[in-house]
Parts: sequence; structure tokens; C-alpha cells
Amino acid sequence: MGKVFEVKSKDEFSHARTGVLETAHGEIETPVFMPVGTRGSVKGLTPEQITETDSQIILANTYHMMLRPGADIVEELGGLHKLMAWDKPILTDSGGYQVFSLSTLNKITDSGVEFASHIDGKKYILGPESSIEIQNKLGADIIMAFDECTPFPCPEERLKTAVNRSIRWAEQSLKSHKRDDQLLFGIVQGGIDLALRSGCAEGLVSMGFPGYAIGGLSVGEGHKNMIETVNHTATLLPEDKPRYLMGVGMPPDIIAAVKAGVDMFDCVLPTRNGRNAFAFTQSGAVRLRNSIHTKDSSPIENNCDCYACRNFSRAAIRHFFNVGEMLGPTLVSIHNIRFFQRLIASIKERIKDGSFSSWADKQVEKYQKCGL
Ligand code: PRF
Ligand code: ZN
Repeated sequence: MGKVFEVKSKDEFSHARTGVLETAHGEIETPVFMPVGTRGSVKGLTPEQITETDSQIILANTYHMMLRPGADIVEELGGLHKLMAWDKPILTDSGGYQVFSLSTLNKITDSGVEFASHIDGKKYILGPESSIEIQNKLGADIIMAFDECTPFPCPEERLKTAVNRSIRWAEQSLKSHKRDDQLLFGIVQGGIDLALRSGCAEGLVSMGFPGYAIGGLSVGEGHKNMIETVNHTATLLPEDKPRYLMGVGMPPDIIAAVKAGVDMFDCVLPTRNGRNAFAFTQSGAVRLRNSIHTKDSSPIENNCDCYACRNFSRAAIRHFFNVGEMLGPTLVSIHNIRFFQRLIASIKERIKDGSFSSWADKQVEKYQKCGL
């Protein structure tokens, strides 16, 4: 394997760039949007349908897979790729975020987190060693260091403790990592405190990860705070390594973060909103349960090339939601993922042809005006 990540083109007026990231299951062109398959399935979509949206990599969660069916079973079944019937790249999150957001926390210590499962209350311990051991068993192409994601707002002392712990956990994650066919990324924490972000980034960069994530954002701090923090943090990370903004976000967040030099994104919005009949379009949200669509023969979005828009009217999709047909959530999720992939494709094209920066500002404004 040659260089793991290569920057291919740079925008003249911002930090935006395109690149190629090499993984054990193929190359990823960045910037990239990763649909979320929390429990080993992108909800409601087959791998063929995911592929047709032009998605190159999908995400799964350590937290959910360790609870059910369990890492040993996934390993015995031949790993996540086999289980998911997905032979392209996969990224697993470490559980550092889900433990804090989903489970009942019992104790946080330096060796990890003791928590009660959100499913049956059973007790587990997850820390840097066990998270990496599980992610080694799951077998994703990119795996994440175990971290502590703080809420917003967060008292200074708690933030500091979490940052220091995340730095120590990153080092322990690196030491526990046993597979050279998986890329382990470090995660920068620190809330919206720029000095803490600097310290955390510096600590992680000195450990020499093949990629870096910016965590702890999109937790209620708002677009302006998020972008300020991303602008600050991205420039502290090595130019020649991929940068991943975790759990982000709405179209304006993604566009502004690319401008700041971010290469990778994941978000549940296209699928979660899709299941709720909320469709993303360039002119704003279309709510497909609304009775104004009862006789609407137009597709969700006129210029969209997705499977849903090529074959189904808004009226048909509204009907599916109205009677509880599974196809409704599937079709709107397909459209929404394709919407995000088309947004990323435009971003890539603009970076390559040198027109990204001014276009990006107009796009951010456009999407904010229409409420996305
Ligand atoms: N850490 C991890 N996963 C995450 C986050 C984080 O901070 C976020 C932040 N929004 C999403 N997913 N490990
Ligand atoms: Zn569509």
C-alpha cells in the first residue's frame, strides 16, 4: 500500500480540498458523506440501493453491535462486511459517543465507562482497550479511538477532564490496535473552547494517527459556534491526513466545514428524516405526509436522478406513509441519501474547477433561508 491519503486538488480561496483515501476495501474519494448503518443496516435500504445513491462507505456502531449480536458472533460470521453484505469500506464508531448519549452511565473512570445497556439494563464496561478489541473483531476499514463526548453547554472543569481523558484514551486505543488493515483515527474533543481544542489536537497529532476526527460538535452549540470551532481545529491537523467531522450535519454545516478543510462526514439525518416523511430538496424540506401532496404527480424533487424520483410521485409516497407501507420510509431515505451525495458531488466538482468558495457562501445562505 502506498500513501494512505493523498490530497488531489486544493481550493485557492479556502481550505477545501479533494483527495483519495485508500482502505482495505477500496479507495474513497473525498469529501465523502457516509450514511449511517448503526446496527449493521442502513435502515430500510439494501446494499444495492445504498450503492445506487453513490455512497462509497457506510458507518456502523461498536456500541450497538457489541450489545446485539455481540462482537464474537460478528467475528464468527466473517466480520461486518460479510454480515452487512457490503464489500466497500466501512467505518465503525468507537462507542465513546453512544455510551454517553444512549445508556445509563454508572461510572466514568480512567479505564473506561461502566454503563447499563439501553436495551435490557445489563451492565457492561467499555474503554479504550475493549472498544478497539471489539472494533478489531468487527473488522471495519476505519475504526475510531475511544473518546468522551461532552454535552453542550459543559462546565469548564468537566470539559478539561474529558479532553485529558480523551487524549489518554487515544493513546491507549493506539496501543491496543492489533490490525494493520484497519485505519485508527484519533478524535479531537474540547467543546467550543478553542484553547482546549488546540491542546487536544496537539496531543493527538504527536501520536501520529492516519486520520483525525473532530468530535463533540453538533450537540446543540449551533451553526456559528460549530463552524468557528471547526475552522480553528481543522487547521491544527496535518494537511496530509484525512479530517472527519463526526455526526454532521445539515447542508450548510457540511458546506462550511468543507470550506474549513474537512474531508469526511456522517449523519443520520437523511435516513432518520426519511423515515419521518421529511425529504431534503434544494428549495427546502418537503413533508410527504402533508395532504397537499394527495394528488401531486410530481416527484419529490424535479431534477433528482434517484430511484424514488425516477419512479414514484409525491402522491404515491404520501399514500405509502398514510397507510404505513414500508416502501414510504425506504423511498424517502433513498432520495435523501442521494440528495446528500449529489451535494457532495457538486462540492467536489466546484473544488476541482476552482469555483467552490463563492458558490459555497451562496449555498450556505440559500439553505439557511429555506430552513435546512
Ligand atoms: N465522538 C464519537 N462519535 C461521535 C461524536 C463524538 O464526539 C459525535 C459528535 N456529534 C458524533 N459521533 N466517538
Ligand atoms: Zn430523488
